[in-house]
Amino acid sequence: MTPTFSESMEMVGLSTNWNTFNEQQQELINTLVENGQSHLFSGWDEPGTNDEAKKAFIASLEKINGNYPGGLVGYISNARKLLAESKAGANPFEGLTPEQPDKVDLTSFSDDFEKYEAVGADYFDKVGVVLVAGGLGERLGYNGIKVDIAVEVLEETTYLKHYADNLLAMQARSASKRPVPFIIMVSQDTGPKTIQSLEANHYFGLQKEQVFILQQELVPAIADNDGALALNEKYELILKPHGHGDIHMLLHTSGVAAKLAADGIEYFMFIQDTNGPSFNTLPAAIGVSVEHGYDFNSLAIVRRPGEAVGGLAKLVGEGKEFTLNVEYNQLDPLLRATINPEGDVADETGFSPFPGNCNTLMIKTASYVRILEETQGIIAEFVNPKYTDETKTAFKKPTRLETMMQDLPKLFGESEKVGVTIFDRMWSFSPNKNNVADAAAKVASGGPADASATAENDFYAAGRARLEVAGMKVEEGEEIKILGVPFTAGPKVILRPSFAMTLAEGRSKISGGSIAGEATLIIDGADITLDHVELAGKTGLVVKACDGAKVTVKGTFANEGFELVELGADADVPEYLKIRGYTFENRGAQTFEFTDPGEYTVEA
Ligand code: UGB
Repeated sequence: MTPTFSESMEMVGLSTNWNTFNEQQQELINTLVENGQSHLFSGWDEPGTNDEAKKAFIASLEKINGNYPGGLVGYISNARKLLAESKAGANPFEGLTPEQPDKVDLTSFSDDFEKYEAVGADYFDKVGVVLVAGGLGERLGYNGIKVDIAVEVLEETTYLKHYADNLLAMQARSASKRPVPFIIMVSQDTGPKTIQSLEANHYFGLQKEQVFILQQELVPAIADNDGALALNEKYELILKPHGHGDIHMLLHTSGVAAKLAADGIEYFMFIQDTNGPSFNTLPAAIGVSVEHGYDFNSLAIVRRPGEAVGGLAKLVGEGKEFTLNVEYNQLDPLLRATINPEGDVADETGFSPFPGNCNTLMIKTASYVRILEETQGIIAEFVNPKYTDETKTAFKKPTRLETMMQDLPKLFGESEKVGVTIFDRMWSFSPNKNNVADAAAKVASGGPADASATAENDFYAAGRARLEVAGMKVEEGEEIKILGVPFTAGPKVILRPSFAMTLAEGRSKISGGSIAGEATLIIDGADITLDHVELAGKTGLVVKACDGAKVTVKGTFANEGFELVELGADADVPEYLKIRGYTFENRGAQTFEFTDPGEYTVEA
């Protein structure tokens, strides 16, 4: 192939290297030059100098070209269009006024809540779980992958194990016993460690074949409004993350979404890396989606004004309406421009009138696969350049196109139904995102900490809630502050998903009993029943039973249990402890473990 670019001074070097490229590479270079990217090849060295760097550079262009639907030319053309809109100051919500979305309130454990759970429980083998885990824990001050962090430190269960336990519990409860597909999106940053963690732990009991790892790739940064790709230095592009919306593109290009839909998966539940409570909501959320015919069900909480979670709103205007997440940085300007000159403030309830996005999404696969085919999975890209001045002609630093997974409804038509299901915060949304110092500052200014300690606290609180619904008397412990972050002393309750996935299941296995404010109860096993169990003082009780072991636990237990030990800010401890500032020490908690099938009774 002959070069189609003119032989200017800057391009002489490229010309002299021309025959070192194969035909596809030559075609790609020609196309890029035709699309305004000649600067990428300007001033190249003669063959023999920096050949490895040139090879790596061309390889990186080829890789991105292959990964992005529409290739690099598509990316550049999308960038130009979005940058032109951004320069023109186009308001993405022009002509639209926010109203309340179609919502189902499940903030209390009502009869409706249990009705939805019962419907959802019949769908356990028709759901695939999609975990987006390509992000790094920079805000958290954790250097490993976030899914390797312990959600609780009594038994040090990692997020990944906790999610796998839930999948195993779902499949154990389904009639078909079909493995629940687990799709994990990783990035170059998180991929190798995620796979290492899965392999080192034998996939946490899952079958390797039910786990689908999809790797998102970085996209090139853009230097100007003409979509010029930015160079770090000669022969090296600047690459940046494209956002969690990549999951849609990958589910499409990998064929995984279409395959699983064809295999009978009716819903995908999308979850984020460190939101432990996601599975508390799963049965009821499926029930709501089924009963209300939602193609897209956004799980939500009551939102605090200014909080860094998007607001869910129905945007109405000019004969159209969409229910969408308005991201936290866009909500205040939208509200000011439409319904409230004060912006993102509380209403008479003391909260934002718009439900807060947990970014846990229940999406119906039939409509999803159709939309992926129509769009190639490129979901509502956006660009957010920081300009040097109001002429908007130059950027402070290179920008890039991004996507967010919650933006899928931007592509919906009139026939797709979008709804919102609101849950209690503790039950549904307790992300582990902030380091202790930032978390303490957020708490001091009246916001949620969203830190390791609060995530663990809510993990136990959900266990307490299940006990209470089942009729056990739960005395709530005192709230203390550890390095400025609130933590309730107890009782620390872990009811593993193997024991109960729904409130009704918990109720069927627990009769009466009581648990004191500093006690601990950990139950793991499908066939364990609690018969008037009394845990006083600091007592700790751990009961674990394998499949086929039927265990009845009864009576009053008394021991010194687990003690919370504060570590201080400067303790020389592993990062997963440093980001919470405490640990637990066993002072005599009793553990009963049954590893053989049979009938057993545990009594004090
Ligand atoms: N993630 C990826 O997998 N790939 C990426 O390129 C980027 C992220 P953040 P963010 O829960 O509080 C979201 O960075 O984007 C994964 C919602 O948009 O933690 O600031 C990453 O691994 C917001 O509406 O969150 O904000 C993680 O699992 C609100 O719900 C997930 O994407 C907010 O989360 C989220 O990434 C929140």
